[in-house]
Amino acid sequence: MPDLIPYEQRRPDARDQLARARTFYEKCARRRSIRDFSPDPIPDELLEWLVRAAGTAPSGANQQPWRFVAVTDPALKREIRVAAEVEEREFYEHRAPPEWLEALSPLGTDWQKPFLEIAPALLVVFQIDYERDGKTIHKHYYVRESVGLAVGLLIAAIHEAGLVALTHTPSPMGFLGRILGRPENERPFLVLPVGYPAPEARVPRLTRKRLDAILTWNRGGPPPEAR
Ligand code: IYR
Repeated sequence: MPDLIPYEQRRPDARDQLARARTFYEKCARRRSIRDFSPDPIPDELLEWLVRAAGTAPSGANQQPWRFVAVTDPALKREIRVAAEVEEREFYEHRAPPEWLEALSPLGTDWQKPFLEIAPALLVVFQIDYERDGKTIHKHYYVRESVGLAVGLLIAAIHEAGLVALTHTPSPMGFLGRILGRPENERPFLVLPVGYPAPEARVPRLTRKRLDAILTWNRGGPPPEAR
């Protein structure tokens, strides 16, 4: 039997609602992925609030299949950088097909990942595919979707707190579980260096798709091909 409790959320008036949605969009639109960090430290408590926000994400069967490992120790960050650069060098010099390198060229990325050492904190996100309870294995559902949603909230929280991050996916990233001593049911998902932008930080000139390229209104009636 589900244990149901009332849900209370004040309904703003319609004008207020539109203004708030627009203001939130404008805030989100200013967020950029940053690769040039200042080494300035951030308080542990701030990181904790950001991770709390991430942990409110919806998840398959509310299994909350995530683990956030916060790394601020310079020696550990260095170890992660060195291991990531081994994989990334292999990727950029051998593994990546030319079309992939072509797609990345506007970002100006390469195998070197100094931000893994310079950023004051790395939030290493793991997905938990199952939990073991003695001999029984409890499988989790929609794990990648759930963790993706949590990371979405996390980057919004980081931005709201006046910090910046990079969603970094070294590939393959099995080394993260080894370096951070995670159990076998935790699989690396993403690394988020978090901090303040370096004063000289630059970002690629990017555009975002227009609304009509991402939103389709389907107002019912016959399917388009039948019109
Ligand atoms: N993991 C590499 C390559 C890379 C891939 C994608 I898709 C990006 O959007 C950016 C980078 C790297 O981190 O450089």
